[in-house]
Amino acid sequence: MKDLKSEKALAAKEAVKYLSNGQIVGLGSGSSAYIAIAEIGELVKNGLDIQGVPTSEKTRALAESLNIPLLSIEEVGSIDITIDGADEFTPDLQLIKGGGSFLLKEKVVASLSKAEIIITDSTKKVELLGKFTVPIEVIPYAQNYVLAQIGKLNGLGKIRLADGKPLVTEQGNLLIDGDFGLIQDPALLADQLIRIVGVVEHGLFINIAKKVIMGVGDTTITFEK
Ligand code: ABF
Repeated sequence: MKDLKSEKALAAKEAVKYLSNGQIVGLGSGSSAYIAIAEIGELVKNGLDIQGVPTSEKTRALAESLNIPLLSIEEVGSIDITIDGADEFTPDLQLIKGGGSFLLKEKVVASLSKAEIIITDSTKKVELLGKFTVPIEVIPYAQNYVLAQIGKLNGLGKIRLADGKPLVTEQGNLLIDGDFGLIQDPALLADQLIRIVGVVEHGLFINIAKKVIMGVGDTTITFEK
């Protein structure tokens, strides 16, 4: 049986090798990113001089507990390198993110980053995106309209629940998980989704990742452009 935690840890250890003194570092969210943040905490303890930008309140709390110096998003004009996880990736580095509900901040941080490094276990690699549903962040007022528009794109949207109630994101929005089957043209779907009024962002990360480091067994494979 695959040891996914150790695959994530191997990928995280490989990713932090790209860090160096003076960098501003985007800190992702999700179990893989949290392993990387723990590694960064160790490096900081041993003298690495970086400043982190968190992608969620959970990440902020974790980084603070590890004494990683932090900057808020308003304080940075660009980010040198971000280490984050993903729900699915293709060998040409297109991603679905947002299973953990933090896609909006993750995408803002990724967009500010010179290098977005994704770390995953070996279950996340796919030839076509779409087995994992596409998370879509919407303002609550527009939820029914957006669900209908997703239907017009031949998708099936469902409001994400947490403890039986609609999950509310850190920005006060809702998440719709959109099932579009296997996605032949993720760039086109990304474009169609962002044009729907009421959609704030979605979890298709197109041409954003610079590298995906995947742990597999007791080694890692790096995919890059
Ligand atoms: C985040 O972590 C999300 O965008 C993605 O949904 C998730 C991946 O989770 P994990 O690392 O726990 O597999 O970055």
